Amino acid sequence: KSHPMKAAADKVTGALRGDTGPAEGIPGKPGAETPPVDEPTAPRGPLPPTPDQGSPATVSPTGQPTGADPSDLGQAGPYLTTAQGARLYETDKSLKAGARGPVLLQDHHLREKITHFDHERIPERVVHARGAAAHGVFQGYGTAAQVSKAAFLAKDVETPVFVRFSTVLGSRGSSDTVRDTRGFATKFYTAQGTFDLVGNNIPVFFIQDSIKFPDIIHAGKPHPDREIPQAQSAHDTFWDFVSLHTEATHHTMWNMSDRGIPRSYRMMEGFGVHTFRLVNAEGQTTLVKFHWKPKLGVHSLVWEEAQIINGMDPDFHRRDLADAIEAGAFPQWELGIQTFPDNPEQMYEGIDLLDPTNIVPEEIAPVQPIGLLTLNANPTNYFAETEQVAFHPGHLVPGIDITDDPLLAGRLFSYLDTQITRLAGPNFAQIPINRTHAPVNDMLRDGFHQDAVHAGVAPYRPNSLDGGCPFLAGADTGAYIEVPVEVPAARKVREAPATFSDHFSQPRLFWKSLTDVEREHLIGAYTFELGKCYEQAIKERQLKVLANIDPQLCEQVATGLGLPVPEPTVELTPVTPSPALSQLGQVWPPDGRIIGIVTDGAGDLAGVRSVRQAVLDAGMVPLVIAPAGGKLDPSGDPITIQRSFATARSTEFDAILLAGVPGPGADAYGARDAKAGDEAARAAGATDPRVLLMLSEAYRHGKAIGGWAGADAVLAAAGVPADAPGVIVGDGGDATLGQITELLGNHRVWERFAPAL
Ligand code: HDE
Repeated sequence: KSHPMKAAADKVTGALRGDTGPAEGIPGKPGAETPPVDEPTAPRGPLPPTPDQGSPATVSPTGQPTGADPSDLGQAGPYLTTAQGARLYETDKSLKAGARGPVLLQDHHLREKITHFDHERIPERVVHARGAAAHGVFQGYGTAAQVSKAAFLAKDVETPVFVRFSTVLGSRGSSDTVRDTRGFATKFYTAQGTFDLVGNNIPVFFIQDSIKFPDIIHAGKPHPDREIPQAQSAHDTFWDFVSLHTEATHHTMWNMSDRGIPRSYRMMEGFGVHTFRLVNAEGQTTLVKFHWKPKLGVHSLVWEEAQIINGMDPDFHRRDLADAIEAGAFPQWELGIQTFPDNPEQMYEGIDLLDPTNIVPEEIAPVQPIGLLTLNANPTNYFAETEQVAFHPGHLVPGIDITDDPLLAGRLFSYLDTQITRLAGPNFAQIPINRTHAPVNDMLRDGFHQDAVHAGVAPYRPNSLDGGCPFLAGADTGAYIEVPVEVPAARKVREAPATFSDHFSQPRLFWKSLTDVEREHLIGAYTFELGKCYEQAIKERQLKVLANIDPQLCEQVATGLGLPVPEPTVELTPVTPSPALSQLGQVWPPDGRIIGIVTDGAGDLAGVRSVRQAVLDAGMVPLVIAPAGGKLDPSGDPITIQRSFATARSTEFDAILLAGVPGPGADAYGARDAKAGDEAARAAGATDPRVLLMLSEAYRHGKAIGGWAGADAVLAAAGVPADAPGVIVGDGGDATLGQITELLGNHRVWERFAPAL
């Protein structure tokens, strides 16, 4: 059968053999005639994948009605078989010499089953081990056309994507809501090859040169002797390193701010961190920084809440993402770029663009939207997709190139290298989730886990035996061609440029740009983390770092630690605040926010019903909370109870509505909750203590609280003043909800946090 590229290849091999005259037709040679791009790149072997790598739309990970094709399900046929396809008659009992006798070594099924199980785990990622991911689509706006020729950025082009969010320090089984940087890695399966934007939710990094990566990670990971603490920076080795290594100050400050504890993956920004170089169709270049802007706004937890969730629901972010997607509330981000002229200095307004500890304030370089990301499908299998996905900042497409940021340089080496251990060999690009959607025609062969059955005898170039050599593409046939940037004449040195040595003015800029509430949180975080260190010298050294940022910050943390306030050792140069760095001050849509509706299960069911509907109509998620599970009004118009008093905790909700919970003095318990231990409380006519805890926490964490029908008394019992900001006691569900929705636009009732500043 004639191979699609054979005709074109014949021409080339003929030319190489010299039997059709001179080789002027060889593409890739100067002056060559360029063939259409698809001809020489016809796929071979089992690549590319099935039309889309998205999960089958019919499969629901949480058991929703699927109507799935049997081939999409785990059990694809009527009979259980071995891996070799032999049907099994028994899988629960080993082969033995008699029912009470020894197990026989000849039991192949036993050995195959256990051996496979023994090898089910692969090494976790050395960093970013804990993560959650989703499939989606990216749609270009076309606004980047002037600066980049990348085809996927063109107007209305839709590109499938897979996005993995992660924490950095913790192990695979660690908790989601720890204080840490979050990874935000996106794989764009573009028609020109895969582009990976492997970013974080913090726009700067701890180090300026990749050679220091093992140092910062060894310092941040648990102590090598006891392997504690897990997934956090509140310990001596971390603070030892960052206090000695002051280029980490800016990133550390972001970690100590509310950015270190996001409310949801859906509500965080993402950043490419490094400066990249875009190139347009005319070959002109522009330096850019990439930003992801969440449609739901940038929101965070408060520290106490984050700590409670660590125990109550360690999978909080993972669950939140999967639930939202399953509910059809697809999270969205706009991709934006800040653009800078590609001048030889690679500086902008005095800011060194090659220093990854710098941001460029949005006020002086606005973020211009270039496309929309929508996550619309959960993975079908966590291991196959989320665990095996392999990102790499070197996966680039024509139109996007790198700069000489020395942090990026090491990454371009590291990501390929790490997959060889993690995914056991060099063929991980053949794992379905990692397969490009562009045709592949490489000459890579063999190796562990080779899935392709390559035909032919000549995986080398040039060749004349295997249909000829594939053409080399040119710029007009979609080749990836590195921008031929000038490399200045230089000496070989292990040095950083002088512009890399200011470690304090950008942290000062960040501090000065925050509101009082955010500063208060930041002070609290430093005080907590340093308070967890054993070594006095480390605390004192870090206070000296803070003194070089801002005297007020330093003084407050020193007071919390009970230590003297050191003097600054650098000049505290003034900075112009950047309001865009603050998370407060903007109003966001309440879409997808979670409203807990608390009821005693007997009282105002009409109220529960109507407010539940109103929450849904407002695009939010109602969760009905009652003393026990099951349904309210089971024989009439049943309402499903999603949380019982035993399973509900305030941390799951963005706002709480009291839809009829009797206060002290009334019979607070429905008959269905007649637990023996509660008799005394019932006799005293008290409100369930779990409801009171829910309310007092929600109040302390700045959440909106609404209620009617006796809510005053319950609030009073919980210590919540009925006239406090963000507490709404009305006489009807809808009006109350309207006010709550408005409050959610600001995320929290910030007035309740009374900053001491
Ligand atoms: Fe990574 N990083 N990194 N990193 N990184 C990895 O690659 C590395 C850095 C980031 O969901 C590893 O596949 C070095 C900056 C994310 O699978 C590894 C340096 C940024 C993820 C690696 C950095 C990131 C990783 C571990 C210093 C933000 C998770 C497993 C030069 C711009 C991707 C793996 C996922 C993962 C190396 C610094 C983001 C070891 C050497 C800066 C989001 O290759």
